[in-house]
Amino acid sequence: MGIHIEYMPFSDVQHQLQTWQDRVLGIVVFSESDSANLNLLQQDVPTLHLNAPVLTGEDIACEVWLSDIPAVSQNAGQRLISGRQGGIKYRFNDELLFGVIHLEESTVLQDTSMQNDRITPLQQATKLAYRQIFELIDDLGYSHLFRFWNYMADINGSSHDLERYRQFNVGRKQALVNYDREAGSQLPAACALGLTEGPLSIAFLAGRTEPVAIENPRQIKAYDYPEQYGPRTPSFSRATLLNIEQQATLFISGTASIVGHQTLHAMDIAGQTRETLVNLDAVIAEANRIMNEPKFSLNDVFLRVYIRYAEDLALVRTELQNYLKGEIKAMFIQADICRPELLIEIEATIQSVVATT
Ligand code: 3EB
Repeated sequence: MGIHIEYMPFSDVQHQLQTWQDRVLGIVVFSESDSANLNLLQQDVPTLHLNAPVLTGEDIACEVWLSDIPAVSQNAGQRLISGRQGGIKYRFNDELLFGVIHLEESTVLQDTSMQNDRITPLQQATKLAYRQIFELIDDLGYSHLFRFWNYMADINGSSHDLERYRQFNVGRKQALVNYDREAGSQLPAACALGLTEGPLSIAFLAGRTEPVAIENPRQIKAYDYPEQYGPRTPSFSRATLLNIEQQATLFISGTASIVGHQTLHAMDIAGQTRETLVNLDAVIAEANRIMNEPKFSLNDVFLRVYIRYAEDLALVRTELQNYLKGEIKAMFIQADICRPELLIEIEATIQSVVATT
């Protein structure tokens, strides 16, 4: 039992929801306005709301994660199950669990069990969110994490003498260590982006099958970054590879213009876009090498592109067009990237064709 991802404007999601009722694992919504009609989305579908401008015209862009249940087996036993635990809303099928959590940094401070003068509100919020996620997936038996999507306000801002992205890294690492999940060779794929405002917002995909962590031979592991990027290293793999029931899925982390551990083409959007695409190709080549088969290709993929400055959109599109040939399928979102000199980050989820045996 696999997953299927659909990208669409909000109006289409509203129309489709009735038919999809029994198949939607979760929804990610990008919208700048705090639109009232978002409330029309079904209450028990985990929905990650991200206050970020969509750069391609639509007001609201949605990514819908559907459970691939064959219509014939939609009996009661196969239905999706939804629930809440702590701040998490989740939904799962036999194999996969999708969850979301939105945590206001200010409310975390009121949790006296988390009060500690030496740790910052964002660090506390991160620790608390990850702690809740680990407890949930262990309770439910979906204990393998495939992918995290992390969003926070003012990611490049500083407080307590530390950049907020670096505070996030400290909190994430503490939670992973506390739950024995800090094995550098087996971390989930992830991304971490900055929005103008809003709570710490995290979506995650977990499951019953262990994925394979994939690294990029052009980059050192983020887990091994030198101390110049912060007191604790970012805990994620460049991609995770999941093989269930003849379908392989590659979850590619946020990818940027980094070679080794260094940013290349600082403040050069065209150069960064090209370098990022070369990095994406390198991750895909590594996954294909591990699979022993050319299962995945960058030419047949829907990309999520985060751009720091909206006015760079045209240049980014030109570079994508030149590199990818053919039609580009992508969602363009304005967001801050986790190093101040980075202008673009691209992520993707790629599914192989189902093998016919
Ligand atoms: C990088 O490669 C760019 O902290 O979870 C990419 C993907 C980045 C995930 C994270 C950060 C994260 O270091 C930034």
